[in-house]
Amino acid sequence: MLEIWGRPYSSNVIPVIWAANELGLDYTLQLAGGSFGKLNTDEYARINPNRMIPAIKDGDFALWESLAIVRYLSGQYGAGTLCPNDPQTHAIADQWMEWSASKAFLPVIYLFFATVRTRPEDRDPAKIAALRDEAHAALVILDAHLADRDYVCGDNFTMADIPLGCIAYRYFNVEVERPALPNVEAWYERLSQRPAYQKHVMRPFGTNPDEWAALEIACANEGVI
Ligand SMILES: N[C@@H](CCC(=O)N[C@@H](CS)C(=O)NCC(=O)O)C(=O)O
Repeated sequence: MLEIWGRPYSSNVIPVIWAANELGLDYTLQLAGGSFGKLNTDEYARINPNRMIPAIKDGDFALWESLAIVRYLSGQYGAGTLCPNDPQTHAIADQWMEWSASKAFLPVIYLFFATVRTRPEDRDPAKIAALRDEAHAALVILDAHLADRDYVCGDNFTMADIPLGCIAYRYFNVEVERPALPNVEAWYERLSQRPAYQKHVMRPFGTNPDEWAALEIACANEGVI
């Protein structure tokens, strides 16, 4: 059976778990990273020599880097659905997945760290506003792209929506004032109707780092994976 190594609240693991669930795959989540440890074992180094999460094992095949894993699972188990068959549509999916990593991920994750993962008394409003502006400036580009399409590649949900959908959930759910992004908001609302997104991406954050860690452990203990 497919093994996904990681923890259920990690920004880079969530896209992999969401993709596996969109594809209806049977998998086991091997809890690793953060308080679950295991990254420094020899067993894990054979799966991912970087000792980072996520990684997968699909039979004897091991793979790391979250977006490479989303692409692999989509190509192997979702040809024509998550993974577009048409080469140009596939290239557009790749383009936005690369863009998610190069332009959108970091400002949103730093915004997330500066809010949810910083104790309220230690938060820096100027830094939070600057990160919000940087994230918004990136998402304006996605907003223009989504003006005349329902999903990143057009009419259908594909692998390209997965990393960006994870970023969007973080962005829209941190405590900060946000300028409007009407097309991104409408697309986010469409994603929010998907059961796998609701279950694996739309998880509560808590309001501080302690709550965050406790939520992750509770989620793992309950097997909500
Ligand atoms: N570019 C890598 C980044 C992997 C990464 O930074 N993983 C973090 C978690 S989000 C990690 O392994 N941190 C150590 C830990 O969680 O214990 C990917 O997308 O897979």
